[in-house]
Amino acid sequence: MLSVGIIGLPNVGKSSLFNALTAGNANVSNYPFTTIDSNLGVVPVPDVRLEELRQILNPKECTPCFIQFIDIAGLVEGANRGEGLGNQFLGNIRQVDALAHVVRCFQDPNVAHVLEEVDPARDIEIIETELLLADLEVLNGAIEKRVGIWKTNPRDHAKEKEQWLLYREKLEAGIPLSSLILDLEDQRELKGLGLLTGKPVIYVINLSEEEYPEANPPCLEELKQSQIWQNPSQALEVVTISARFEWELQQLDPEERAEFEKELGITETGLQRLVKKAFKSLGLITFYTIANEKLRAWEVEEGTSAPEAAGKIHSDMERGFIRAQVVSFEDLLQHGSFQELNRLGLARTEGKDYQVKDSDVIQFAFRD
Ligand SMILES: Nc1nc2c(ncn2[C@@H]2O[C@H](COP(=O)(O)OP(=O)(O)OP(=O)(O)O)[C@@H](O)[C@H]2O)c(=O)[nH]1
Ligand SMILES: [Mg+2]
Repeated sequence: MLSVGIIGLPNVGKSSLFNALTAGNANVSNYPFTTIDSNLGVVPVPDVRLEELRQILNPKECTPCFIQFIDIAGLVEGANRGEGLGNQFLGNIRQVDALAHVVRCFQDPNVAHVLEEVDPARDIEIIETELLLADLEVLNGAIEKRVGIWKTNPRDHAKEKEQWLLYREKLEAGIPLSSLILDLEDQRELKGLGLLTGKPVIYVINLSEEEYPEANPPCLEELKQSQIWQNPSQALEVVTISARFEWELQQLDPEERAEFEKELGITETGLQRLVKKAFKSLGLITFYTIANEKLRAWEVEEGTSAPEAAGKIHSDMERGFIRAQVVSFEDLLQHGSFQELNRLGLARTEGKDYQVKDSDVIQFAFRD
């Protein structure tokens, strides 16, 4: 399951966002360090295509993808040296796939800012520095544990040593590891190390209620001109929300909410927009299966082969993979069933080298 860790300074709206995303009830208050223990929430990924398929195919069961959000304590400057509550909580998000970095842009005299004034560029820099320092500490610890084995068995560990020392050099130079161009194997190993700057970041710009919904508010324009945004190490993914407002929307009954959203011109919720960005930044696509009247969505990395995709469902299916019957989402919507597409010759038979495409609907054949 895809997991996203929510980070940011204290009192910027992390738990408000978490609640809006998960319809949760994490504590929210106008003083810093409200959150101490992490909040965990799992929500279905909103998926318009799955809903359309469900209506056409009328399956007994319909299962979407899920996404997990982890809301942690606010980080402060010096968290890596044990200031605030920060560093120990970073441990809770070492294994997440992506980070949602909440940046306060809203002005509200009733909500204190830990550094008094609202200054999004400065705040981002503080958090990113803390992540770099925390990574350096973790990596140094890992290196220390391996030095012995690197000495006694240099040939077998040459690659690891080279990579880890490269990571350290980059971190010491203030460069987040996500900016390195790595092959798939190195990417997996980096993820195993649990280094935070190696993860894609989605900047969640938390606006005042009055500014929302606005894709390009003045504070974002300003941020884009600032130093920190100038030479981005990776494509910057940004979502603008108003956490408090989204939370209030959540509280309305569905009809009232739909009407209100229409009035304001809101076509997608914060959750939908955030999930889209998370999928994009991780290179994820969705495919669908229908078997025994069970319709289900699956997320995989782009470039995943048909047997690997089958392995998401069950490892036996990867081992015993024979072929995949693939139809396009559009064809299935138009003609209504797999059988009909077979009859029309619109179902393709694909072998083990086939790379699954976004929105494919697949039936796997496999040996038990
Ligand atoms: N005006 C306004 N206030 C907001 C918005 N989002 C959050 N707040 C307020 O900001 C305060 C802090 O919100 P929280 O969600 O508790 O912030 P947090 O980042 O989780 O804080 P810690 O857990 O203490 O680190 C609360 O009073 C929220 O109501 C917003 O979009 N607009
Ligand atoms: Mg909180």
